[in-house]
Amino acid sequence: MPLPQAEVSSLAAQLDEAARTATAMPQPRWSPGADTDDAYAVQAALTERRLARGERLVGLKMGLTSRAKMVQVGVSEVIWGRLTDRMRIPDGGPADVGALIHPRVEPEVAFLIGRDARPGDDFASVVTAVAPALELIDSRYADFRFSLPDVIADNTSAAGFVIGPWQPPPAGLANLGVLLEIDGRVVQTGSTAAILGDPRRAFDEAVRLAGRQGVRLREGWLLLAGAATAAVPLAPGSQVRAVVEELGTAALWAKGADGA
Ligand code: OOG
Ligand code: MG
Repeated sequence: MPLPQAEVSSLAAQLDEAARTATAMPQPRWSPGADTDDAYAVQAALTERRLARGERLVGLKMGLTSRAKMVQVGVSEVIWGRLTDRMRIPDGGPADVGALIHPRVEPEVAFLIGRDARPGDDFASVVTAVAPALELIDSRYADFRFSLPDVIADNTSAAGFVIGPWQPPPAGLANLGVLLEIDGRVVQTGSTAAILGDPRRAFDEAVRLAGRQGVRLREGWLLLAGAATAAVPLAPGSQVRAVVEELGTAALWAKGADGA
């Protein structure tokens, strides 16, 4: 039996409030039998609240598509979340980390969706461009601790993203080197191979998993493939760069509450 609507709305409201006030909340006590469909219903309700405030849906993100990420957070299932225009940070631009609880940053690869995707569509027929990217994540739960339904409900910790320069999908995407730099120091290294063996599979998983919840990738949307490396805590004042071999870089700087 699905979770009662009142419970879905109340959890969405709590998560929304936690994000808006940058105040961590305890992990929810789910009713017995609650499953990932219920958690996606909470995520949808949480997104509806953002859209009601004038935000626009601009794409989806995949999460936990690499072992490094699964191990870091102790959840080993691929998940997906929603991206809105308000989460976008211009390449090289400031990220307001003073408005976040315990921000982390991770290197990503972004896909541009060239046309509405249907079930079974393949990467090459739908994705028209690829870009290096960064994702800012910020679990709304205390200590960044969560279960699978918790993190799905919390829109997979999505907090912000940067998209670097777009380019046509290169012939080989399956084994490109990935670096994360903070203040010029390399803090994570990996390969796009870590993303489900080939980041194009993240597209297949988006079509399949979001499709299960009745959500289809739309023309003009973005899709983040999921980080190839673990995420790193982001302190105010830091300069961050993701470097993806052949694709280039995406950058941000972390602006603190005092603007420093
Ligand atoms: C969940 C979000 C995971 C990724 O790229 O794997 C994610 C989290 O780590 O809090 O965005
Ligand atoms: Mg991510």
